Amino acid sequence: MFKDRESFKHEYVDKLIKSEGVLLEEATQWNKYVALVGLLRETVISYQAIAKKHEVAAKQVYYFSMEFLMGRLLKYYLINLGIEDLVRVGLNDLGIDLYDLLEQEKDPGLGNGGLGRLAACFMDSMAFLGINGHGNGIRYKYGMFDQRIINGYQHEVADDWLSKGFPWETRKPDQAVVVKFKGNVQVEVLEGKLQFKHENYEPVIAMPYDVPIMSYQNTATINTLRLWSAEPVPLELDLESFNRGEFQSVSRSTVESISYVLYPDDSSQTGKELRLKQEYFFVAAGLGSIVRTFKEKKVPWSDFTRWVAIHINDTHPTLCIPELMRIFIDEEGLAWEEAWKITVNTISFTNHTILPEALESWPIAMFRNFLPRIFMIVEEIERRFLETLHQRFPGEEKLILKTRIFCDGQVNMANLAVIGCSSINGVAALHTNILVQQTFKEFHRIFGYKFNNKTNGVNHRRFLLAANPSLSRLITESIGPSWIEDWSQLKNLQAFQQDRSFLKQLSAVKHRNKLQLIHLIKEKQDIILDPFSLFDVQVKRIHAYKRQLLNVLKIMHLYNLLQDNPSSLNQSYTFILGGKAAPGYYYAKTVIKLIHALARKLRQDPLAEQYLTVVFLENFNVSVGEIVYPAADVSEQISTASKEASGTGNMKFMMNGAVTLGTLDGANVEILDSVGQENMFVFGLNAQEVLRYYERQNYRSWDIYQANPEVHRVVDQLINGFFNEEQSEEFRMIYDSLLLYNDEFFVLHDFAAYIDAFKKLREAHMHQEKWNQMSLINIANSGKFSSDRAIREYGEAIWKV
Ligand code: NBY
Repeated sequence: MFKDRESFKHEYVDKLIKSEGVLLEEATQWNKYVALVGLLRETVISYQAIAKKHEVAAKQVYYFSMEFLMGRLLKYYLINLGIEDLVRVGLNDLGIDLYDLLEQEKDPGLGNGGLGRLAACFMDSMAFLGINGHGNGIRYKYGMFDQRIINGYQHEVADDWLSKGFPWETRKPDQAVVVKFKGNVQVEVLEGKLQFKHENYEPVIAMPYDVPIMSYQNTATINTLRLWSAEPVPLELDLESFNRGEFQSVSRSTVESISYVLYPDDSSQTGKELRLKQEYFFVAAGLGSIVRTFKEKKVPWSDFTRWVAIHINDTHPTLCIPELMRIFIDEEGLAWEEAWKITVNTISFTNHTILPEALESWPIAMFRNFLPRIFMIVEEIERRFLETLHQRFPGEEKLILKTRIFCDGQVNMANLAVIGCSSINGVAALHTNILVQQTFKEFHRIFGYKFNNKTNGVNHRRFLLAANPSLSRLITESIGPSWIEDWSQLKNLQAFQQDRSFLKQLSAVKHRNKLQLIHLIKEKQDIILDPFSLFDVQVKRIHAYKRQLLNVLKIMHLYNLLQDNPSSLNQSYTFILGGKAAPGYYYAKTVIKLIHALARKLRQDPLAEQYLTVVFLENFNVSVGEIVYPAADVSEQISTASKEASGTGNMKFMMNGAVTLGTLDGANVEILDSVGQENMFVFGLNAQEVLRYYERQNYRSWDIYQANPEVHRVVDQLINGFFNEEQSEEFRMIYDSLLLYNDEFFVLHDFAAYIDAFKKLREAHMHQEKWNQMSLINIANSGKFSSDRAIREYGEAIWKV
């Protein structure tokens, strides 16, 4: 790497000429950006070349995920390489502002939300901890749509992130894999063994694009994120087998559609053909390349599990199980029993949701048609599974019904995943308990030993060190820099609880970060916010169970208080909401419109304007998050208890010193454990109470509406012309969800407790010093929510690395 500023400048100008073909004076911002990325990429992959030598002797982890929400890489890699200042100053000498180049980078949005971002945090922590852990996913041509708000409504704009290219990636044509769809399977007996021959299939080339993954100052482990793109088979490549009728040609557009676009829904599965194709495509490509690498070792198949761990991020890559069986049996000639043992022991699985509408299943006919050989294997997996069940649990029909793979004409992917893996984990303690006691209760009786918890974590180097340089500096000045590499050191901040000067600085940092967010919002949305008001933030996907509606009703209630008594609020509040709604999710889109209607109503009222502001942050994504988390005073985590498996935004806010206002859901429970009652505002039904209501069906939202005049008032305001006299029916759907459809997510039930908790929070915020202490305690106890902690647990207990 560059020894000093001068050698950097020399290499940089040289790179501009050699790779972009331009002199510095002629170069566009894009040229300059690409040249800088090129230099860093070369540096990182040359470390990789050296590191590879050692890798041969280590177990490899492969993390299969349909989504990797990586965020921008340039700034982060400058920090990881320890050259941010050198490069900034060097570029400055050349008349280039590093900031302009950072702004050239698109935010690769290859994921929906928490699940995809978790995969990205895990990639970093694996590289940091020296685990040879590689990502395997899809190189979508179009990632998560860009959200535009027009007149308060969400519009979706295609995310053409590859239009100018992605300079971090390298195409690897020599490592392409052929994936086969459809066709038919001929069964023959050869030398007493069954042979399965796949014919008339439709071949697709899976083309890998590799992105090097390097974490903080660890040049000894450089991993790879391998993303697959679908391409048609060039006919001349294998004309003979085509002429023999072994495969069918498929149109270019049909093939390319496979890696065309990310499904933009984070909570319900559509059962669409294309999605099934995507799933098999990246599974078959990934496993094809893993097995090819393994074979170079020339060790027996029985050693496979010693060298390879495969992790599936939710059920989306569950086809790994039958596909690995297919490779072992059809291509490598292993017997079923041996193939099964290796497969189960190699694969582990994380569940991210208990929402029934998100559990994947495929119509049997579609599954059989697209994947005829895989279908046969899944049938055999079920046949053998049921055989052992009948022996172990004779006569237990319910147990069998709940654990079957084929049921009601569908292939149940979660059941296949549980049967075919060696470890199933939930993502927070509460979530894992619900999995064991409810969702997979029957499986827990059969495979109790497979179930375990791994509470999520987030990359504290991205969301604290890189996203919040002011706070990072303060932390390092106070406790030294070791927290960057050792999350447990953050605890030492507790010592500053009574240190007035520290607390003052902490509050100054928050103020500075608020100014940055204010700047962004001014630039993008032309709205000016008050940095002295309390910033109360809820950013996440828009979903009924996350209850953005509850937040809205709270703000409406504060407005009502103000109308009744103009001196009822003694400070000003800014409510910041943001997040995308799935394009087909009409309710969520109506909530976005409602937030805008409320924002407008407040803006138009001179009294309200002084105390209450609502802003909807357009197009929330990783890059916007990096500016929002550091600027928040309050973190809203208010999902209906039991519904949010873990949450990870809660952790990002906490490590940036926001105080949580939340329910006892997901990882909030563990945040409360860490910071204590005095440093968090908790309210509402707990998970047990929610589940009991569902079981007994004895919740009546109407009774609450009748009994509580404040609830009555805000609910009526949804439809009585309060927002818009001409269009008073606009929010009828939301009103109906609360009363006609009995408020599935207990918004009205939790309303009073929420208002009460917010009142306590308002009072606490009046005592500046006390508030700063709470903020400090949150930061000091956030270490355990680092993904380094989570990945260490995965590595030791699941992957055995
Ligand atoms: O995974 C989220 C959970 O809701 C959150 O509580 C948890 O913290 C996080 C990480 O464990 N789940 C999530 O983000 N899910 C998806 O994005 C998703 C995407 C696609 C589909 C389903 C869920 N799908 O069926 O296509």
